[in-house]
Amino acid sequence: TQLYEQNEKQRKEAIEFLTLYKNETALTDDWLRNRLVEIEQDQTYIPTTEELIFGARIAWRNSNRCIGRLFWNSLQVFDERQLETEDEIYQALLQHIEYATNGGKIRPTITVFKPNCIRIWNYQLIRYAGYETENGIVGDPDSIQLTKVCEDLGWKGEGTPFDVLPLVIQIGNNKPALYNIPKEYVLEVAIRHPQYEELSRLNLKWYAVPMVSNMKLSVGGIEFHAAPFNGWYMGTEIGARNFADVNRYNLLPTVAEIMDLDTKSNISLWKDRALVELNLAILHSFKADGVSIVDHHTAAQQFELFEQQEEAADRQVTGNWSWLIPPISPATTHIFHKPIENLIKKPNYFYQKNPF
Ligand code: HEM
Ligand code: NRG
Repeated sequence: TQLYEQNEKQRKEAIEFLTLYKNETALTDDWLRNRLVEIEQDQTYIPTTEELIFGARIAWRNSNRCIGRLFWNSLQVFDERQLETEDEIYQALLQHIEYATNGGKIRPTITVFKPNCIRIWNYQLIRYAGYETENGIVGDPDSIQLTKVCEDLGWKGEGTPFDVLPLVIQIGNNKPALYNIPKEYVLEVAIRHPQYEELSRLNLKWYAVPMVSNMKLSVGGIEFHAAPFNGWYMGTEIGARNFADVNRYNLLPTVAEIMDLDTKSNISLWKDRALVELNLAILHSFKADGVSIVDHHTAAQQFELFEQQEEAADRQVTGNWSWLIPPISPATTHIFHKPIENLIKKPNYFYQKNPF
């Protein structure tokens, strides 16, 4: 129970959260009174599994940067707070990957570990390494720092542009433990284009499931520093950012060349045309392989349904406009044309200090 030790602010948050839980799950005032007596006696708040499930779902509903929130209430929650060792946590992470991947029919999932003492150093459970070499950067430039840390801890990658980083798990102040993810667990999609065969020959690929593992889940005043969650990709995350950003895989010039575009002239709109075909290739490839993905037009429509659903439930929809608009053709979505308030509610997912 020492892990849950409370100050006044946390106590207030626990009461606020249990009140929300009571109201949304049609519990009685009697129930709430009893529950509050319990946490006063314990001098601490320990969420039940049911409360934790509810909290993780509300945290998704409150994630202002997320366009995928229509499905907040179907989040699968694994309560793994009883786990103690790095090996046990590793096994639970493999189970998360397998359950969430589901052969391509991705299931939104979160696994919650003991609060306060566990950190997963990876940004996502599956992500590609990045290396600085004499001939420039190989792999994902965004991973250079973590890749170096892994190498210092004894890991060595193959040196391809798509090496999956090992899981880095730390308990307390122990030295972090490294674990490779067996290949069978890593579903990937080879990127090909329905017309431009040369694009297919670039041998690009991306992993199927984005599992964010460096954010903390805040529920009722308790902070879960290790609580990896996933949904599925919106195509633009890969096609307009991971592959297109100059400081990521920087592929627009390569794609434009394949398309025979005039890259010397801005008015040829070569970047825009390359972006569209690259994004088409992502959506086409995931669909062809039966791996869940959503295009940004459908995602925006689903977000509109979410907004309507929230209004019907008399709840204010909050959001971060600059994150919600998609990075290609933003003004074709309704989100672009509508203001939205970036009010931060709890439960929620938050950034936390990098452990390395
Ligand atoms: C951010 C889509 C599921 C929580 C985002 C972003 C997109 C997105 C496009 C912006 C990412 C970026 O620009 O880097 C989706 C889709 C989902 C989904 C299509 C499919 C089901 C989830 C789930 C959770 C979640 C299950 C949590 C339980 C968040 C959070 C952010 C975010 C916290 C902000 C991340 C950050 O600040 O870096 N989502 N999401 N999303 N999503 Fe979702
Ligand atoms: N842009 C990042 C992933 C961020 C979260 N996106 C999601 N989350 N779709 C990238 O890897 O491109 N999710 O839980 O589904």
